[in-house]
Formats: sequence, C-alpha cells, structure tokens
Amino acid sequence: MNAPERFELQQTRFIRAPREKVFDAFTDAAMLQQWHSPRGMNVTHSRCDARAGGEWQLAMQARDGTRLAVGGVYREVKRPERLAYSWAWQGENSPMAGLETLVEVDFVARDGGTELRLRHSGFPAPAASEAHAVGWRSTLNRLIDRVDERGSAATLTLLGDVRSTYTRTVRMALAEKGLAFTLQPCAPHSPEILAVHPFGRIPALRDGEVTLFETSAIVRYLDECFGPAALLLPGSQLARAQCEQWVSAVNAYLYDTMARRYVLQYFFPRGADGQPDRGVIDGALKEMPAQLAALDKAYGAGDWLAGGALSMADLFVAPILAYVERMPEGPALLAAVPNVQRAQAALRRRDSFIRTDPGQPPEGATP
Ligand SMILES: N[C@@H](CCC(=O)N[C@@H](CS)C(=O)NCC(=O)O)C(=O)O
Repeated sequence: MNAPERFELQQTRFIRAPREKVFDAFTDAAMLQQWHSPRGMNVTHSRCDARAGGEWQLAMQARDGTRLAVGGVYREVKRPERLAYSWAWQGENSPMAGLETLVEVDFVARDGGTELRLRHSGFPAPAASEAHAVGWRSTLNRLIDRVDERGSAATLTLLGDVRSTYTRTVRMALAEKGLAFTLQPCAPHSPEILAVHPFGRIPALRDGEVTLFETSAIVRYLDECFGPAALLLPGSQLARAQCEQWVSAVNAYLYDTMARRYVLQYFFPRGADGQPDRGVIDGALKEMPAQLAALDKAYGAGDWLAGGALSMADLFVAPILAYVERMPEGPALLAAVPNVQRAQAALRRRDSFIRTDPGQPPEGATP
C-alpha cells in the first residue's frame, strides 16, 4: 500500500542579525516567549532542552482567551547552522492533535546578516500546510521585530505620502503605539502601490510578507496585533460601534466633501486657467456646515468621538480638519463649531499629531 501523501511549506527571510543571535532565539526559552506565536497571540509558557533528543513545549493564548499548546523533540541541534525538531499540537481541541510534523531551520550567513530558511513538512492536507504558512509568516515577523537591528522597521513598511490625510491617520496610529516602521513614499496609482493595493489608493501596509490596504483595516491590525493591549479601539461594544460609525462616516461622506471636493480643489486646481473649480468648492461648502455640526454634537463636552478617550475615529478626523482650517473659508466654518475646535486643540497637543505634521521631516525609517 502507498504511504499517504504529505504536504510541506517553505519560507525564507533575511534578518539583519548574526546567525548566533537568530539561532539562540529558537533555543532559549525566555527568547521563545517573546516571539514564538502569530501576531495578536502571546506565549504564556515555554520550555526547551535544546539538544538532540531533548524536548520543547510552548503554550500560546489569543486575545479572546483561546489557548493552544504545541511541542516536540529536537532531532538536530547544530549551532549556529541548523535546527530540526518534531512539532505536534497538543490538546483534544486541536484538529491536528497527535499528528507529528517536522520543522527544519537553516541559518545561512549572508550580507552581514542571516538568511533563515524554514521548512515545515509532513502535513496531511494542503489546507493544513497553508494554515501553518499563515502562522509562520506572522510568527517570523515577530522574530524579526525582536532580533533584527531595525526592530519592527524591518517588518512594517507604510506605503503612502506624508501629505495624504489617510496616510497621516496610520502614521499617528504608529506613533500612538510607539512602533518603528519604514516609510516608503509612493503616489496613488503608482506601480508600487498597485502591487499591494488593488484600487491604487494610499496608504497600504506591508508587514513582512503580509499586505493590507484600507486605513481602518491597517489601524485595527496595528492596534490589535502590537503591544499588550488595544489603545485605539474602545473597550465597550457601544463605544466600538460609535468609533466604527465615525470611521465609516469619514470614508463615506466627510473625506469626499472636506478633502476631495474642498481642500484638494485648492491644492490641485482643476478649473479653467489652472484656478480652483469654484463650482466644486461651493458645492462642498454647502454640505460642510451640516457635517461639522454633526461632529460638534458628537464631541459634546468631551474631546473624543467614542468611549471618552482617543480612538481610531479621532485619528481619521483630525488630519482632514487640520487642512480645512488652513483653507480660505476654514476659520469661519470652524468658528461655528466650538466643540470641534476644543477637541482638535486637545488632539493637536499629542506627540503623534505634532510628529506627523506634513511639513516636518517624516519620522519613519527609509527603505
Ligand atoms: N478608503 C480608503 C481611502 C484612501 C484614499 O482615498 N486615499 C487618498 C489619499 S488621502 C487617495 O489615494 N486618493 C487617490 C484617488 O482618489 O485616486 C482608505 O481608508 O485607505
């Protein structure tokens, strides 16, 4: 009888760190605890006896409380070149419990750093190897954050333009979370952005081999996957829904009126003789007081749109209003909405707003 077919995955990553450091991150229990789970999960327990025949074990926990445990036996331990170990999920809830697969990692010295070549084999079905490939992509990002000399700037690249309001929203989120990143300047519809964003808008985010587009998805990802807790998504269901409501309102109405048909008409005039198109601006000006009044009512006596603290919703609104205020009709429009003015003043005192001023040198690392 033929042996059942087995499937495998392979991943290769370059890390700016010596082989010994990368190797040790795989064999030191305290180091494993810092990175060996996909983003958004934590390692709650790690144990390893890194010699041929020695055992290793990890327990992980997701933010929603889901627990996973995995372990195995070292087959080959050749510091700093190669490591091979068996891998088996534990616990009756795991669909792969009891099935042993094999992880092989080669650490190759290259260009002053390490090329990590990972092979994970022995999966019973392609879906199982694909699910583990997703997990490894994210887990290796966390390894790189820890050991690469550029930290998370080695995995996180923001593609966009510092003048863009949506790009600024993500830059503010990165600053609020204290995350190092690389800024890759790129224009809407450029080949670089179209490679990661099917609709050619900016911004987009690359996290190692993971790519994301749409500002709200990017901010949510950064907030939920980095740091001990979410900072930009309110804790209560109602406040989270209100946050989502304002993000959606910016995407559906406010950006179109205040940025595209108003601010951008002044910055990139499309009217006769290279002048701003008055008809377009006047059309936007008719709609803006009602939109600003809605924001004014939502802020009320507080400084934040949802949950009584800074949230992603505030990061969507602030970059737009910062431009509106500088336009000819801006000061008069804003004078009618004192709550908006007060809330914007509070937000503008934050480091994340000050550091992301489009007139300042950009804060990200260069590619
Ligand atoms: N819903 C998108 C909107 C992004 C967007 O419209 N970005 C502007 C720059 S601030 C853009 O790329 N404009 C180019 C265009 O409209 O073609 C998001 O949330 O990321």
